[in-house]
Amino acid sequence: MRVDLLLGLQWGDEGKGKIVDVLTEGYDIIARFQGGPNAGHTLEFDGIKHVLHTIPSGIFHKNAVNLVGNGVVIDPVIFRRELEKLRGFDIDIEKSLLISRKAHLILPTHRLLDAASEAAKGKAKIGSTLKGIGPAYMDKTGRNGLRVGDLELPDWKEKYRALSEKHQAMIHFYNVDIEYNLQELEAEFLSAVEHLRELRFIDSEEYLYQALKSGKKILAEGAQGSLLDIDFGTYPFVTSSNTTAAGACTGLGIAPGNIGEVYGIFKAYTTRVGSGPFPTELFDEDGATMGRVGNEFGATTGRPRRCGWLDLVALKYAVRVNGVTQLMMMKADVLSGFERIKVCTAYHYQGKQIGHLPYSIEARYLTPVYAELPGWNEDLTGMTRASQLPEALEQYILFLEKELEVPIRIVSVGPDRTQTIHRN
Ligand code: 2SA
Ligand code: MG
Repeated sequence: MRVDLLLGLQWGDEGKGKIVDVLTEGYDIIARFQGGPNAGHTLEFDGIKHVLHTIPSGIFHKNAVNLVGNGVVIDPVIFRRELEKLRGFDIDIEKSLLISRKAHLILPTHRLLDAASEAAKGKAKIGSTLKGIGPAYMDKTGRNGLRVGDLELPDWKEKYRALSEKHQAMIHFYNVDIEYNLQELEAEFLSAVEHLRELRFIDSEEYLYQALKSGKKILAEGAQGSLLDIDFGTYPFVTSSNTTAAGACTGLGIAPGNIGEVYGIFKAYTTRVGSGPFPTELFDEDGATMGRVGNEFGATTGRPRRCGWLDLVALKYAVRVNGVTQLMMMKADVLSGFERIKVCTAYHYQGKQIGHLPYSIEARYLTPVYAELPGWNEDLTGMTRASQLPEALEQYILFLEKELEVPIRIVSVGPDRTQTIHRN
């Protein structure tokens, strides 16, 4: 009776989509447990790149069931577009995609509220994806939300209208200039809801319980990363859900004792999109190189991602909060060509050197302390075996394993499924 978890350990975009796609062979069910269309999970195979937002990353595997869990927030309009993009891939949606009745819906007015809230914050804005995530989770915890299961009840449109009207008053209250045509947005939403209603809604906690009982293997796919967790991230510059291991329990209805492996995934360097502190951020040529070589642009919004060296203090924190049992290092290929590789091993904070994450990691309170390791020049993108990896990279990996006290089992050397090296 085990559910394995795959979690991003940084600020998102670690490459969760690719690894879930690679791991799906070994699982019967892939389940998303939090987040929504703010996520951008990129998969590449057979020369084609796919970006998924709400749909779990196992969707391209014939025998896998993909579940959108209760902790996810669904925008029917974006969901419909995602499904349309899957046409022509010979996917039996009826068989392979299930949606929890307890998942909450993102209304068009949630998106408007997100925009209004960001506009009102001005310079202090979160840098949200403007997908309505924060307002939708606010309605969930405020006990006002509209859920997928409501769509099966006769009075859902009344509920929808009441909520939408309340939102309109709130938008007005923000007193900011945002342009929109609510009638158009609403027509699009209502039509997308009809489309959504053709999909299979289930009581997913019961489904997962029975699946576990009958020996099915389940992989829970996280979205965003640990440092964007609503409780443990760099608040308030975070997303509105628990992106850490505990989120899989509440977002799927899985008991903690049923968690098996916790796969933690991180980039060989660090990126962040949106606002908020980032101690190892680079503003020089090295940062620009990481962004260019790593093609670091938001998969949902297209925004350039901020880049910097690996922050081991933050990574250790994420490993501990999640109870990571195996690590996966992504985008090692992007670091080829750097003469020296820097790793932040501690912070200078209030006159002292510390090895843990303090309450605030804003630049004005701390400076990173770096260790330097030799770089490598070899192009890794064609490598398939651990024995082919350059010695300097192996040393980098061993250094990280020693610091993190968790083995690095996978090293990714490119975006394609095949560019994945397994280590023992
Ligand atoms: P939101 O929209 O309310 O969740 O935004 C709050 C913060 O969370 C960040 N966030 C993300 N960070 C990295 N990747 C995400 N997904 C997309 C991607 C993002 C994109 O894969 O690239 O395309 O811009 C993601 N989703 C949310 C966000 O930047 C805010 O800092
Ligand atoms: Mg992403």
